[in-house]
Amino acid sequence: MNDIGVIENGSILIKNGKIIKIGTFDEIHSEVVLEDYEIIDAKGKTITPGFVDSHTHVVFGGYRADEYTWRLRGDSYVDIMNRGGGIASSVTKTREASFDELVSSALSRLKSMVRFGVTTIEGKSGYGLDFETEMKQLRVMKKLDQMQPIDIVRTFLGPHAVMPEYKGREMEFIELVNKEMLPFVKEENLAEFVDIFTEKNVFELEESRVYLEKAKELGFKIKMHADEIYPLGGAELAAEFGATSADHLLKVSDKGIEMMKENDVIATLLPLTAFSLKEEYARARDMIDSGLAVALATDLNPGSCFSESIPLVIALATLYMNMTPEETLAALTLNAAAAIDKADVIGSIDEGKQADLLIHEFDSYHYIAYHFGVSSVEKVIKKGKIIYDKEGC
Ligand code: IZC
Ligand code: ZN
Repeated sequence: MNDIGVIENGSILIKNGKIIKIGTFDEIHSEVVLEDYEIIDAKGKTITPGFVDSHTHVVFGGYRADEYTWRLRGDSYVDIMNRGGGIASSVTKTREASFDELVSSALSRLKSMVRFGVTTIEGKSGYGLDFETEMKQLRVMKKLDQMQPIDIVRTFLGPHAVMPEYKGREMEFIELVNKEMLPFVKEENLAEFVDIFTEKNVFELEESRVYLEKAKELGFKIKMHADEIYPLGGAELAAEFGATSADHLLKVSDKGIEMMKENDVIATLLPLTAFSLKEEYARARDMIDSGLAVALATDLNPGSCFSESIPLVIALATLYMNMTPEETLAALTLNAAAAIDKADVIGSIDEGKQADLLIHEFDSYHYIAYHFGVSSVEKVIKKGKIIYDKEGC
């Protein structure tokens, strides 16, 4: 993760939205007729791959600003959830919201994300918890994917919370999801991944296992909310099922880290959530030093983490998780691309990959972390086209 392969005085040749050649300015310019190309001048700047936000809950109805205030006064996330607030509150508002309202509010969030240099995201359902609303959320993401430039990879998160009517009957809810929702999502190609909130008093290991077995049988790729609040062994379960990623991991065990590494599960760390919940950050250093691939994402959602701030992710990763600027960059690009199984098309500046690129102010990538809390992104290029220009806005 520290070997990021810097090219000084580099040039990138793009054709039909793809990177066709990279090298030094002299190498590229001696081989091509400049007049044949449109030039985007990045002299004195730094170019990186576009950021990939591989864990978001971008589509939701309403907000939970009241809960944030309660948490500031000392209530815990779990207390609020147990009183019927939390995810259940967003579920009610998402059920009430129309398709167009969900498209419109998520669209404004996506516009904000572009300004931070995000060119691809993963988005989850999970605020419906019934057939109709879960499918509505996935279809909203499909629509958003078609109507604006950021690519959206869809994840079905039916088992995100237990609504009061299913309290104590969690397995019955999982059986409903397995029988009625998963096969439909597969048939209609509404999601590539599945996810589950494996947590004490939400979905425990046994329920998670029954869900993941069905998902695997249907051919879904797997993500998990694992070991966020209580050390339940979610990481071990992710390893057992060959998950693409296990996310959060604030309370992961050493054995969980070891098993994830052995089974090539990516550790997606979400420092904005730890920050917002005033929890200790995930043990990024232990994970990276043991050879685990670490990705970073925002976890944008209306409850535990209402922020899409990539600059804050970078600041927390470097200052509080002791990740180097190079590791942080890898975690937000190539490793994040791998966390959504897209490392063969995005996440690095390589010949043949999609031309998703960022032009940052300053002539060294070190300034991206150094200028903390502020976005260094001046231009965002998606599939070869400029989709955001700080000067023009
Ligand atoms: O809406 O609070 N942890 N899912 C699992 C969340 C937090 C999102 C929320
Ligand atoms: Zn999440």
